[in-house]
Amino acid sequence: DHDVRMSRARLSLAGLSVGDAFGERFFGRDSVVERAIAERTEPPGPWSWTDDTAMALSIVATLERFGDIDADFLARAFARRYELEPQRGYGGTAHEILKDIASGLPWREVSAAVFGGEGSMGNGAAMRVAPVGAYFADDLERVIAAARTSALPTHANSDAQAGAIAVAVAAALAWQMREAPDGERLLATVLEHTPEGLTRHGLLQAVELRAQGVPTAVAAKRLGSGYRVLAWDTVPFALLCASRHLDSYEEAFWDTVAGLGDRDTTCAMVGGVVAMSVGEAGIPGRWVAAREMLL
Ligand code: 8NA
Ligand code: MG
Ligand code: MG
Ligand code: MG
Repeated sequence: DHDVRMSRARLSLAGLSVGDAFGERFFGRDSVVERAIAERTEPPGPWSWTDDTAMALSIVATLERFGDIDADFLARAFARRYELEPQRGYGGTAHEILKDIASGLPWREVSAAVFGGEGSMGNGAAMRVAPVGAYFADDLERVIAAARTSALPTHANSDAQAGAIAVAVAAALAWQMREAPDGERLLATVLEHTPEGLTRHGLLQAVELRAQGVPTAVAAKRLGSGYRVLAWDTVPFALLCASRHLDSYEEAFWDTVAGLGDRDTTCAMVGGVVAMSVGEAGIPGRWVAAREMLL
């Protein structure tokens, strides 16, 4: 029922927001950051969360209110949070889209118009979606439909939507297999449910990299996620990491940050998924305490 589903969505949100705030502390690629990762030095708190968490909070509020994703309500919730705190690290185009929605323009037209009508293929729809997978975790068809709907207000591009579907399905599967996590099966099942396109192609590569045992930092380069913030490179990388560490939230993050790139977002995706297999007890209390409070 709704309360049980909401408690799963909140667990995923906790995992996502701690990941976002943790990953953000490893921004950049200078030697100080690299050494901290190599030595696994936990960054001093407080860890502030970013756009990933801001948008996930709006998703959870929408699930709470409707028991589903209502795209109109969600678009307004995104825009209102953006207006309150525009400096949370939103993507370049996200700023424009959210300002336009806040000013009353219809989200469908706004999101469809960017990038010459291609729509955003940023990872923004995927970074915030894990609680949708958690909420509908026992029904993959609903996960897929709601994940796609949750992407629409900002991401009209089909590869961005496919990224959201992949992450949401992964969160649902992580919950389904929490008694006996099986990363290989999780990744293969995600692939099966991801629509055709660049994101699916990346997931196919991730399945191969996993089978070959390629280390994470190398896999990140092969998947092209070294610098970019797009769905088709960061989602396959994050789900590869999650699939390798369904049994350990901490290992999952140390491995993910070794992959360079958009670390707040790769950790947000990993955290929203792995929280579902490790449960609340698997998220270190000191990390939750280090994360800036959710408002
Ligand atoms: P977005 O829609 O602004 O997309 C992000 C970026 O991806 C855009 O600014 C473009 O550079 C590029 N992009 C998107 N679509 C296309 C396209 N069709 N053709 C060419 N380039 C394209 O924002 P979003 O919400 O999808 O992005 C989320 C990411 O930005 C997250 O990582 C979030 O945390 C944020 N962010 C990331 C970093 C970083 O780690 N480098 C820094 C600041 C903000
Ligand atoms: Mg961010
Ligand atoms: Mg492990
Ligand atoms: Mg990011």
